[in-house]
Amino acid sequence: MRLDIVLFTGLLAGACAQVTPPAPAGPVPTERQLRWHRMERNAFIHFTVNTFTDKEWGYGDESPEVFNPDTIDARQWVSVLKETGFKGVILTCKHHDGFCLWPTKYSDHNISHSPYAGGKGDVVRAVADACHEFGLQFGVYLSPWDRNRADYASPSYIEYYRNQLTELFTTYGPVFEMWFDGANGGDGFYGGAREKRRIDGRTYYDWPNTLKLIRDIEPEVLFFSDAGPDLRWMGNERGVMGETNWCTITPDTLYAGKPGLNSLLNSGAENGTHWIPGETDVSIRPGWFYHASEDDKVKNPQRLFEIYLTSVGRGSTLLLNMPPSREGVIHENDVAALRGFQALLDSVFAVDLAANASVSASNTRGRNDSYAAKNVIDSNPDTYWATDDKVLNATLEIDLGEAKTLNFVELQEYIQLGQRIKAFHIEAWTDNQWQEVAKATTIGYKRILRIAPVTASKVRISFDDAKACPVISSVKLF
Ligand code: FUL
Repeated sequence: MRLDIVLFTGLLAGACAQVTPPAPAGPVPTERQLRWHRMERNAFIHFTVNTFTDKEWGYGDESPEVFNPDTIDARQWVSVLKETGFKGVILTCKHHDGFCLWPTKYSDHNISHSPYAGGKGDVVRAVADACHEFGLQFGVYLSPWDRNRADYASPSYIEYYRNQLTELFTTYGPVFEMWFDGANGGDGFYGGAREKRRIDGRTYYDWPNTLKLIRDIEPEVLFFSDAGPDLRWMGNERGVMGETNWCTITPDTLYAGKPGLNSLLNSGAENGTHWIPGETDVSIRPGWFYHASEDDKVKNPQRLFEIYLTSVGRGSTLLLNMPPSREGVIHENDVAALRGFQALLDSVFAVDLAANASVSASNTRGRNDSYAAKNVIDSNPDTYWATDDKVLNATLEIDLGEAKTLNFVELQEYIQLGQRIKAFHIEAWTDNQWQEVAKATTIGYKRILRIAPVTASKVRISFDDAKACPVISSVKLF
């Protein structure tokens, strides 16, 4: 071949390589939200005076004397979590009762006035250090509602709360997530007043200025609250994210008392103006704090696996609460449940049957290899299959080469370009015909669908409706 023809063909190929990627469809995650999606499983740690008084909500009049474990083994907590696949830990540094697990200089109602470690203990330090040692990220829960403080509901409490946040973030950071609890129950000790206090949740805490203060100290922190701004509550504490789960929602529509608020939080809003994904917080036990009476009520591995499917499997991140016992450790029943859960995940998701398949699509963006169907099985989260802009209906066909038994289908959208898929269905080639095995709505960061076991040599995924052309980064079959 003449050199000029070679060059010309090369130029053509080069031109083809420049098909423009799809434009983002709607809001997209920030870098730190994307990192959070990829964490998938984090743990909540509820531990305070309640652990010793056997309560869920302390009234605020608990003497620090009741906080009296012989030892607190935060390394055990975090090492078990590391071993079982968790990526981050959020600690209740102060729950509604107001007792502080670190020696704060802003209140005497703290661990240094307890008998534990002769008043030299610091649980926040111990957990932050253990996270550092085992490579997990550390997060903070600091209850806005404080049933101990005499000045709760007056302006000076806000200054107190901000001082504590500053103290925590400057002493124990980096902090990956800050969890703001929306609970404001009313009655409490309040320095001896023992009364009911109401605050106006919209104005009292002056959130914008509080968040700015923290963001200035810790630019990468993610703020969780019922309504974000970075992560939203998902509307229940059962671990069940909506089958339809949009990571987008319009913040203005989220206010306390709104009819249907919890179901809106549970599903998000297709045309929401902001990327505020839902986090699934649920406890491994009936309560958030440890109670010996619940030692035989720890969720078993199968139950935890179901919760995994309804949280991570629905595009959410799981925040599983593991409450340490009065002995200062995660109880052996909870440890066994976690290990069983991890073993189940390891066995169910051991072999991706699509890994060596051949994949084709009804449409490929610009007929260009950069957007080819095979990108969905290359294990690279940065590549994806996409269609031409106008093509909202398209199919992906995965040829396994031989019949294999399937139980789960896992899909991921390339959410850096927004969440797009509104409806899809899956068929399996079995008995020489296509048989529908699943039908669903959204995908988002990740969607895992359990199907009735089927033996098939091919799988076809039909994207039936989308906000914009499908952009799929991964498909796995188990
Ligand atoms: C709720 C609190 O009232 C519970 O005690 C617990 O901390 C849970 C995670 O959030 O609103």
